[in-house]
Amino acid sequence: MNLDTKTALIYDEEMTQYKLLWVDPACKIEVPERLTVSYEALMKTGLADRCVSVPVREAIDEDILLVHSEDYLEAVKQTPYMTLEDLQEFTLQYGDVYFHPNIYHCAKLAAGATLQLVDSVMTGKVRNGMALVRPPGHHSMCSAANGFCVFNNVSIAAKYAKQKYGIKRILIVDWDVHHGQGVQYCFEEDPSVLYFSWHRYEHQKFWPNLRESDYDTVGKAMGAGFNINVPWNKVGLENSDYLSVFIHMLLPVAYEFCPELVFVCAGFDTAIGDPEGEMCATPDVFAHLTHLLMNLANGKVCAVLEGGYNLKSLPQSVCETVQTLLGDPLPQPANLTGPCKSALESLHCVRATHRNYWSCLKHAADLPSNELSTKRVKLAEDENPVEKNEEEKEAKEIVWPDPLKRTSPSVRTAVVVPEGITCPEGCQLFCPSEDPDPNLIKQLQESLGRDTDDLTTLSTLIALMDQMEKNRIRSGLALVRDVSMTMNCIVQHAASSSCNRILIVFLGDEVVKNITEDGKTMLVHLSSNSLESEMTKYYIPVCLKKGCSDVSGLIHAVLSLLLPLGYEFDPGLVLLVQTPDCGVSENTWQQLTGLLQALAQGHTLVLMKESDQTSVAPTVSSLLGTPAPSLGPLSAPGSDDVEVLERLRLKLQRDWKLLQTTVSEIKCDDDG
Ligand code: Q9C
Ligand code: ZN
Repeated sequence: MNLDTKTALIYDEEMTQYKLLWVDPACKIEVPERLTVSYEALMKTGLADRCVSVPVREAIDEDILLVHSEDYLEAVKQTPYMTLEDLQEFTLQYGDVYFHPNIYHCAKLAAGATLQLVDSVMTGKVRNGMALVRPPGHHSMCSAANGFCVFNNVSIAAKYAKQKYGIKRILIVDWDVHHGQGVQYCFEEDPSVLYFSWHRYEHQKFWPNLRESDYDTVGKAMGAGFNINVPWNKVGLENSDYLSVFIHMLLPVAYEFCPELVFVCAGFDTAIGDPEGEMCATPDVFAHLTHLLMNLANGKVCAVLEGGYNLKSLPQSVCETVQTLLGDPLPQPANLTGPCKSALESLHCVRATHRNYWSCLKHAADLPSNELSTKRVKLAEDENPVEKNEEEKEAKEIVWPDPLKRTSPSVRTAVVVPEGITCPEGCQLFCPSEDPDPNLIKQLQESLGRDTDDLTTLSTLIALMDQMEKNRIRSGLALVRDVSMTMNCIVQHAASSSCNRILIVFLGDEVVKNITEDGKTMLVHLSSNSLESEMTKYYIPVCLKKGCSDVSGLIHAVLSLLLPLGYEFDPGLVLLVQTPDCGVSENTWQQLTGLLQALAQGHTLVLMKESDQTSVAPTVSSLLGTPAPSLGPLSAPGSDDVEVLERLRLKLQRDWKLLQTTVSEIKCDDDG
């Protein structure tokens, strides 16, 4: 197999060879088993064997000095020779960290492993990868260890990537539940590194209790706008909360920024059961977070372990992440019912703050008028937090269902093409295994008339959908004579049978019959027709000024409307349709195709007109899992488009909670 489609896994057992040697309640959760259970889970599930195993190396002084001071490095270098007492005393000058005679060695390996990952990805040896490391890195600062971290693995790697490969734009996504203040400090004046972190904050009540972890710290000087903090002020957050912030904050900014390389500070203390995070997101959410990043930077995603202290949700979450990097179908996202009020408040504040820096957020609402309430004024409220004692915490054991197996159908992409057209490479030409059901033919004949070519194609397509529903085929592409007619027939058939919910995404100006009032079909129609008066809960006509030909407008529509609607609707099949005149650029189409595979376990069926043969190769490439090419840094979406999208979003958010971006649904008419 081609190496450039592969996933690196970097791990070395040596990094389990240090531990806490004295009593310290703050540090007792950071145990060697974190790594062993994670790696064992990857072995047991067969995921490790599917990765390219890349050896670790020791980071050298030159690497470490990219971020840390000479004095600090020299001090850490002494720790292997210290007595237990000396180590304990050395530790005391830092916060929430411990030293061990072997931790310096492990810290060099953790940083070196991250550099090996960068080299593997940047040289094209692999497409993406994950480094399983200890000690973690994102809290460590220029001259200080902190929060179990000795060297700042990801910061060192980002500087290294800039220096060695001349990378101009790096995105760091820190989904750990703690604020990676070390990363923030390292890049706060650097506009070439966009740092995004969400973190448990509780109005500064939660560790590391920093004023500068709040949403209004945006970076300094040239770096203003390139530091994004999303403070969580409540625990117990769920999948919807995380996905909302990804969709409505991180992704629009990330697409506008257009990174050449993406790092993930992949801490899994954001997962359910974690004693530090106390959040309720399930491990499968990390599959989605990972997937949503995989079409940035031509797929160059480097995930590096940070926190994660529940020895059950940690390995599950690691597996979900690695399996997604490998390209397996995504799990159906579970009960996405929209973000909670507190998470919305955070989202609202971050968007309001960053609209000064990112044109995709220009239209974001003002800060809430009671904005102060999101800050420390609220401290009074929980002045005397009831200290839960340890037994109480442990007694209330949190349980959740095991993540479902994600099985890849044996056929990735099947195609239905007219005779005489060759099957694109990597696909299977779809031939129905059984003759069509005579009742079906009769039904189709009644709705169609007699064109036998169309009849054959349609019954073939219905057989293909059936195979997708049975999970024997992942995705499909069909070239047809009449795109709209085919779509209508498919939907009619689906409505009258026991098919799953279908999400139709239609690009083009052809008028589409409104076919969707049974709740089983949702149609998002992206065109330059103004059909807004016909909008319903399930028929969403999006009128863009230049139709689908304007990249920013279309991407904005996809992120602000289509993706949240799609997630909440939770279809079993996505029907992605383009007409020849729709004007969508090849790269934008590939981004759309790539992103939509987050839904319906990757069951995407693309319909195109048979004359549209130049679109076949790029479409197939995306369906086969090749990352979409970058779109280049995006310009501001047109104000007409923004207005339309905002109006639709506000109208629809009553029915679809994932569309919300502000705390209050009350909308003033003079907005915008
Ligand atoms: N309960 C990482 O996740 N202890 N570091 C906080 C408050 C520090 C976490 C104590 C937690 C450090 C990489
Ligand atoms: Zn953490």
